[in-house]
Amino acid sequence: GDKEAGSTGGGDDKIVLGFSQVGAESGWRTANTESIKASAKAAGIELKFSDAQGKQENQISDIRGFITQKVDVIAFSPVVTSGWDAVLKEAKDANIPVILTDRAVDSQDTSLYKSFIGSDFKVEGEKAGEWLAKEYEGKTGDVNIVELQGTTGSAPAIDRQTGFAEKIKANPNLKVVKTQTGDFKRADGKTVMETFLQSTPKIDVLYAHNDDMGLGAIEAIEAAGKVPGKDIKIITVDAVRDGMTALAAGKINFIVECSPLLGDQLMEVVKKVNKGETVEKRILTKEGTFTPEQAKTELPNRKY
Ligand code: GYE
Repeated sequence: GDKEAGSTGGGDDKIVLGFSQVGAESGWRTANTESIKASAKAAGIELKFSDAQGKQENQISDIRGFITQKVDVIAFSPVVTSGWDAVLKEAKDANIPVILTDRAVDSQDTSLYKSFIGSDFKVEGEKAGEWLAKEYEGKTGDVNIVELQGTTGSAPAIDRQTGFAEKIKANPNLKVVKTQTGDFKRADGKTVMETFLQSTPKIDVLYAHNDDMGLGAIEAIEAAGKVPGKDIKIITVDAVRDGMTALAAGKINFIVECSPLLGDQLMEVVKKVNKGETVEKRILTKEGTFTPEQAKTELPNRKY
């Protein structure tokens, strides 16, 4: 760490980590932020945390700020995949290692970051699609699906859409009739679902890229006099407590898990890159899926 008095709160040799978070758009994000803060504390790492409020330009200026402050390591969760090359090059030129957490960048030059820790979002979309294909196996008749996408241009929105589409395409009855972003937010999930309900009289299935949008959509569905989980089957991603509660109550039918608890793994990698050790380029999170019955069993243990 920087040994100048004051900069590390006492001139000790603590590692200083600059972390640029996407924002606070969802229950997942809140749990992710808490995990990073708690793990930094437990690991004795000084965390400089900034919240970009969903804006890439804020993340870029936060990262530039970390470079100016000469932090030891920079980590961030990129809000969208593209547009990072210049700032990542600046960090590299300043000899500050960068770790991606949660979301990917599309940079061709992979030497711009040391490691990428997080989920495989395409696999998550595939799990959602597989469940739906099985649900309608051997059945005839059109199944109208509406999709609430995550933040436009973000890795999870792109990959969850692709993975899902691949797994349902063998069954031509399964049709995505509407797809629109709800920015991973509950309020947007609600308003977009309201417009879906107005424009599409027969909706059989909702696929929401996260629990929060699904929960907002449930409010819209109930307000329209329909029964979520029955009149409209609902699949979401994340498995945060509020989502699991709705799943256990039968308002959601299936949740694909995406773990926000990346803090401990991140701090391990931070320590290694700070020592100049090589680390795995891709560190995958382990995750499952939940049915309503499984949600009932899991809920009492759910920490977020
Ligand atoms: O699924 C969603 C959040 O990037 C995996 O971002 C994360 C996603 C998560 O807003 O709830």
